[in-house]
Amino acid sequence: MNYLQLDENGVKNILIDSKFFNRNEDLSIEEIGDGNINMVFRVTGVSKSLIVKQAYPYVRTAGKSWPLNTRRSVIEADTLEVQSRISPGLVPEIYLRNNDLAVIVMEDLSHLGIMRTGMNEMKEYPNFTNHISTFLANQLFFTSDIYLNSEAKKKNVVQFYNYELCKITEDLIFTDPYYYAKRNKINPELKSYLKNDFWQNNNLKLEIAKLKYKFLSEAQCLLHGDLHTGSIFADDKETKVFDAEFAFYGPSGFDIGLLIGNIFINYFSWNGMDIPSEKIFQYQKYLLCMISEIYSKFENKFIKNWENNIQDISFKSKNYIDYYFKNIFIDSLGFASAEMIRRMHGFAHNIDIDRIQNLKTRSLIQVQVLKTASELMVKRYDFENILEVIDFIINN
Ligand code: SR1
Ligand code: MG
Repeated sequence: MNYLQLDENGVKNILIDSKFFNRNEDLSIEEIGDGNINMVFRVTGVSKSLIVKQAYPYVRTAGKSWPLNTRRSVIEADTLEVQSRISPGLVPEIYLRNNDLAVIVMEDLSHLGIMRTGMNEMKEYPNFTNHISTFLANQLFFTSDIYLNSEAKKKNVVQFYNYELCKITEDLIFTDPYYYAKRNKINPELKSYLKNDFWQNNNLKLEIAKLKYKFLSEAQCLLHGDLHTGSIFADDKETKVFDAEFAFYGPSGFDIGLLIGNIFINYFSWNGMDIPSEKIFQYQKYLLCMISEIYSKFENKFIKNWENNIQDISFKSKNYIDYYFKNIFIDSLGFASAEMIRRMHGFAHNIDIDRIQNLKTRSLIQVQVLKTASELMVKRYDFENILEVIDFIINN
């Protein structure tokens, strides 16, 4: 079958041809995608609804001027298959995939909410740290050289090569924010800080270069590749991680770092909101607990995986695991900082900060995030544990 860009009718026809719905059933369809990259349709029939995701041959929010290979849909479906095998129940279920059309038909999770939206309404997620720590511990362990044999792991690296989407991350996270780049979207009130301060910070430029090189060269485990709070559906019971088109084999600290970075951004965003300070204090406290729990539960679950499954004699020593955690911790702080920075003035912001309407107030929060993240990136080697990082955040 040749690739064909689907419109609403095309989507309906595929679902009818594949017997998800009857030909004479009354179907409603809406395009609900709010991400930067793909088209997402929700199709509702008499007794069920489904999601159809298609990769168009360009970046959705930029249009045809930014072409993008549709193979990302194959990466996403392959990744979801791995994730649902190693972390059952934590990713959307795939009902049908068509690699030629770059289409995935999957379960509709609209009974859950996007976590970023919920966090901007001060929602709490009592099961989230439990779920996401399982997701991270399983992904970092079961897809890495610590668990897989050398041949299987190397085959995975080939299967999940994803250079076009990686290039987006290399540019948007590791390069553009540190220089004047055309694609950056800069709050006019932030310009002078960037020009006179942020872009002059050569220590920071050295550290981001080290992190970029890690991202380019360290194929340690299969990553989600874009694990921010907009890639997670959740409520008080369930968590589902979606949008895996950026998946590839990369540095193990990357996903944890991105996630923590996004929670920190939400934390700082409240400083610019006109809400009673006691409410803000309580929610910020909740967010910091969330980060500390994610980290400690992740480590405990990773250790359990290791105790129960380790085969390779070289990696059996406790000393090695201590060394491994130390490295992941330092890397994750670096990637968290990089994510915080790029969301302030890079191409892809997030709504947590951009909902602050007054541009001057927004710039004050952006400067606070940029200063904190720059210091965290440069000093990341000095922290012993996540509680020290949280203390540092509280004092900034
Ligand atoms: C052109 S893509 C911009 C951003 O959207 C995705 O969700 C990733 O975060 C990427 O960096
Ligand atoms: Mg996405």
